[in-house]
Amino acid sequence: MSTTTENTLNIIKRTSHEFAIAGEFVDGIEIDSGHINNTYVANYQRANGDVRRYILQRINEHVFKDPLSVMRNVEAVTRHINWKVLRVKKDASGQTLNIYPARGGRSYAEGPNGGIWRCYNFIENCHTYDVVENTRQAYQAAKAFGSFQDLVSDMPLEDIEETIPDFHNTPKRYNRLMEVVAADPVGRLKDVQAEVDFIVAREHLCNKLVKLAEAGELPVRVTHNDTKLNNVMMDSESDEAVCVIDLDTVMPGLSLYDFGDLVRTATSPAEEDETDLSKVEMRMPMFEALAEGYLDGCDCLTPLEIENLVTGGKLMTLEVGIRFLTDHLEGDVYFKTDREGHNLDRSRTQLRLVECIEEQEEAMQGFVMKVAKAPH
Ligand code: ADP
Ligand code: GN1
Ligand code: MG
Repeated sequence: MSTTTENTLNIIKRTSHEFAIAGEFVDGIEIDSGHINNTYVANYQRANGDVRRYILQRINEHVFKDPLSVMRNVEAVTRHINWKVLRVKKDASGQTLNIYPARGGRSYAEGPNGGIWRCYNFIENCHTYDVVENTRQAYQAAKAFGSFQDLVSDMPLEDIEETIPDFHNTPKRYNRLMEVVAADPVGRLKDVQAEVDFIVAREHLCNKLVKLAEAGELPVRVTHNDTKLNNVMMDSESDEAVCVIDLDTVMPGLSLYDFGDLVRTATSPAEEDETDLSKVEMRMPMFEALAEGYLDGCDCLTPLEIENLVTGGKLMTLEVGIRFLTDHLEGDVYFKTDREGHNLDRSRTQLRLVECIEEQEEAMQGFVMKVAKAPH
């Protein structure tokens, strides 16, 4: 968490007043994890002295061109999950995301400086990890995202809007990079030829999953689409996964990109923006825990999906490497950055991880096929 200025505190206070929260505002803080939204915690004290925490978020309108359609999706998904957890899973013990209502019964409010804001319950006694420390954490995170897939598997696709078109269309991400390479708008191409060459050598891989989906062989499902490790809250004491968060990108998609984002973010011991590439690794025990966790959490995968889980990992990592490099070449207009070359550093770790996956692809595939056959 970062230090919070007087101005930020004022924004937190004024915005949180717009929502149906009991008690009086005490203080607030900004959370600096996450590359997209602005996220804050507001503390409110109730009449009995209890202090409760709430999450306030301003939706990034540069990334989400239609924030209200994001809110419609988030409302539909949180309601469906809350219903299913209680009525189908018969589990009232856990914490789920809930949206607090605002004026007019809306699920959002306009902030003092504009923008669309929403308010969630704070998931208590939990934290998120940027890097997995052990196989238990990897298993738990993957099981949570697998269960998420399972929970939304009976939502009608037509109830969910495509808020970012072609979000995980890897060939389109590739083509966009090539356009930016050709235009070189801020003159950064000269330093990244090796990265561009690495990606160009893998052009033929990019369309594998999109083609199978277009042919109707892979099912298009309601998917999370941003299943990075720090989008699942884990219990601070037991490391049990408690709640999947960051539902903005829930859209029609492929389960394989969701599993893939776990491989991308939970197999390497290095941070996403590590500058020492020798630290990047695809740790087989972590991958095994991810495959076991995801398959334990999710019963609905078809044999062809299972057969392509490893490809999902490789392509998601390549795709995010492409996106970071594109943003670097465009002058850092999409992802939040903290330093010069931040997106380039991020892209390099992703491309190095692609290499590591390629080196162990056969063993990874062998493990998935073995574990899929075992009863789980
Ligand atoms: P972004 O799209 O910017 O990644 P997230 O929704 O992932 O935004 O939120 C950023 C961070 O804020 C998360 O990684 C998590 O640490 C924290 N956070 C978000 N929602 C909650 C919540 N309901 N309870 C507790 N912490 C949360
Ligand atoms: C962003 O919002 P956050 O930080 O969880 C991005 C993902 C990328 C990820 C890379 C809406 O996720 O697609 O994979 O950064 N979210 C959006 O770390 O673009
Ligand atoms: Mg996030």
